[in-house]
Amino acid sequence: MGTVKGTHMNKKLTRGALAGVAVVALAAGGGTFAAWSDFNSIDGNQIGADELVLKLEADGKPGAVAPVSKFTLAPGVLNSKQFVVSSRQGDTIPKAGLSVALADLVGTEDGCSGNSEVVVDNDCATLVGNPGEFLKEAELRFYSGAPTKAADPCETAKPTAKSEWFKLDAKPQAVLGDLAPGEKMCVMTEILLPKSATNASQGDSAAYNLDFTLDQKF
Ligand SMILES: [Ca+2]
Ligand SMILES: [Ca+2]
Repeated sequence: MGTVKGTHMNKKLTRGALAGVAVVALAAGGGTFAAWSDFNSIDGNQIGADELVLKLEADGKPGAVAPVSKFTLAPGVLNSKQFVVSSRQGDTIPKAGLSVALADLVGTEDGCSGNSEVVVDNDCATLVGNPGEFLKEAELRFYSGAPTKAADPCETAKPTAKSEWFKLDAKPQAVLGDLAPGEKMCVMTEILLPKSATNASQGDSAAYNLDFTLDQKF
């Protein structure tokens, strides 16, 4: 019995070995053997980048934020303005860091405002190419509130975190915080003509842009 059984096992082993050879031949032979196959596909795929959108609104009023209209300051007088910055709602909008910078600063000398300016500003009569002294004497700082999805951030998350004071011509800029999709932030600027301002800045003015930036955070 043991011999018979052994013979059967040898036959099985032999068939197995032959079968193995056949498989190798099939693989090596490539297209000379017919074989089944099938295929399928999912067509019409589209993929693209979502958009990180920074939106600026006036404080508490729907619509575009108006620029700071020309106002005048005297030493010790401060002007403040609030607005709302938001990041668009969306499932694939990334969390982003919000920052702001004063850009494109242009100062203007309006001429000599009486003898008091002449005494301390010997080129106040030169208007062309003269940025005046306001942008050297006036200061600006930024405030930011906590990010929120509330309808009116300037009421519910008042801007209390503040940057240092910057002279207008010292590249004012600040990191304001992070905005998740759909979140808003109340931001405020304060512009001050300090009590240390001199007669050299009388009548002078400055124009500038406020550039807000949202940068994706990982
Ligand atoms: Ca001046
Ligand atoms: Ca002047």
